[in-house]
Amino acid sequence: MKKPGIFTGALIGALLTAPLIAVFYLAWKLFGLPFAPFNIFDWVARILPGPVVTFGIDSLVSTIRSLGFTDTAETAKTAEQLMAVAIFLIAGIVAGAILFAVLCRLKKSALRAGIIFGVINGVIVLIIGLSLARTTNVNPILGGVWIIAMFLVWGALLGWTYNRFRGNATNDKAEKDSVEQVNRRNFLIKLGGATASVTVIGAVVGSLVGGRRETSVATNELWSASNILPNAGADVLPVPGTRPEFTPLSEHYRIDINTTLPTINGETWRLNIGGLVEKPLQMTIEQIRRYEPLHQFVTLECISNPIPGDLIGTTRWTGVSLQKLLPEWGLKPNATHLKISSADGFWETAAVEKIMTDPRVMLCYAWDGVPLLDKHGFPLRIYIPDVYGMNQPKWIESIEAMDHWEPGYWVVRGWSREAQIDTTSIIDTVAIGEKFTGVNGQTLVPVGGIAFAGARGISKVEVQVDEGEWQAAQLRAPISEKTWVVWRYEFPFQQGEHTFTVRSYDGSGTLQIREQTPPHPDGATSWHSTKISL
Ligand SMILES: Nc1nc2c(c(=O)[nH]1)N[C@H]1C(S)=C(S)[C@@H](COP(=O)(O)O)O[C@H]1N2
Ligand SMILES: [Mo]
Repeated sequence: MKKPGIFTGALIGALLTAPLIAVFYLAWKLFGLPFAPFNIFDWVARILPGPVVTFGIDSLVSTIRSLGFTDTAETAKTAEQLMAVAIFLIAGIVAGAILFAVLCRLKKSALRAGIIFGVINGVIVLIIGLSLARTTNVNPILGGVWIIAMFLVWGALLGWTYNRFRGNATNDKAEKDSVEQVNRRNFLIKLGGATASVTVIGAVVGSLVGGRRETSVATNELWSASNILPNAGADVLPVPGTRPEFTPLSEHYRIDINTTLPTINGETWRLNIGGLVEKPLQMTIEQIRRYEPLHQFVTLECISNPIPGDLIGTTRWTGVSLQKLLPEWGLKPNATHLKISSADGFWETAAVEKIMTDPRVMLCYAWDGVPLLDKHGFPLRIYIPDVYGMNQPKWIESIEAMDHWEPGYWVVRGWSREAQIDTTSIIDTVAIGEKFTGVNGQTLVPVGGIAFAGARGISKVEVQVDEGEWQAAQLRAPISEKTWVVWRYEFPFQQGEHTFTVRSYDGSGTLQIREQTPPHPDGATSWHSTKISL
């Protein structure tokens, strides 16, 4: 009788790792216990060299876009989660193969060896989880015990299964072998049935109890539900098909470093202020909300946003100017920078001088009139005008005054240090269905889109059709000087295929960069073109 080898080990590894994932998932959804596959994935994403991660993100974004998904950010998150689970399963298969290969050569008890193997794996996974320096609601000791216990059971089952497979086949008579074959097959069927049941139950129940964490907001609570925008009377109207000028909260993109959100309890959360201050202090979210609020309409863009992309959105940010807070924190004279650290292990530095010269830099606690959604940084995030999102931490937990600058999470990984927003413009629609007859009897096709240059504003947008002259587009008065500008251009209709190209100038009159560059490291540039048959 042959001893079970690496192929059997791989098969059993798969059969036992699937329910392990399902039970982890269920306990994560029910009690917020650690979900090992996501921890491992996030850890891998953090230790990989910057260029590899960048390549991964770029490929993911372009794949998603080429497949035609409409919500890049959401789809990317789901893809990451699926990859995390797949990687964990593959690791489990490899682990099963390794264990069985070792057990073949070992005279010791397979059960005991399996338990030891499981615990070793559990400890590794535990350390990986702790190294992410994330804040969780669950007691870390409980989380640790849970991980070790789960892997112990998994290892024990691997060892026990190995024993079952080896059976008591000590003599090698042929009939005995065939009986063993049948026994093995029966056992395998039973094992498969049991593990499949646990996997399905865990996955189904886990997904049903979902939504516990995600705050959902009634639409009528939103500021935008009962207020008009400051530019409501603007006479240039968006061309139908242009993206919404004020992004519905439910459609705002979301980008962050982890497969899952940090869990923050607003009641126990504190903003910890330390470092080069006279005396470290803590603030509650209530204390921060008591200051006179500052409302700013802001367009936020991700540096990974391709041209034309949807990793950009506009809403109304509410918070308190850091110029109000800083004097009360007792910064020492040599403090030049603030290191802002988040619950998910993210951080960035902001210059004190920038804060003291720009009252718009603020700590923000509400979007569109409601407390920040979990995914957008509850309870506190920062707003810094004119820089990409990568410079603006969500889920802020601590602010440390320092006497030097330090590279932030993405800067360490090779992204732009300044992260200044590039001037960009996008054609959202060539609205052939909206064609109309102009004053001189000409048929006109409205073309529309957005242009954005951070807080520098947009002074001019121009459209070129085929190789024609550049024509000035009409600019709609923006919601604020920090938001994108909606533009429209009325194209004198000509049948046939045409290429439309757009370019814009920022507030200082500087023309948008024509050269095509990828998002990494400074943000994507190029003039956007689209070809269409009219
Ligand atoms: N704590 C934390 N803050 C973060 C990030 C993150 O991963 N963690 N991502 C940044 C990036 S890259 C962007 S583009 C914006 C996105 O904000 P949003 O998800 O609310 O749209 O958050 C920024 N702040
Ligand atoms: Mo970003």
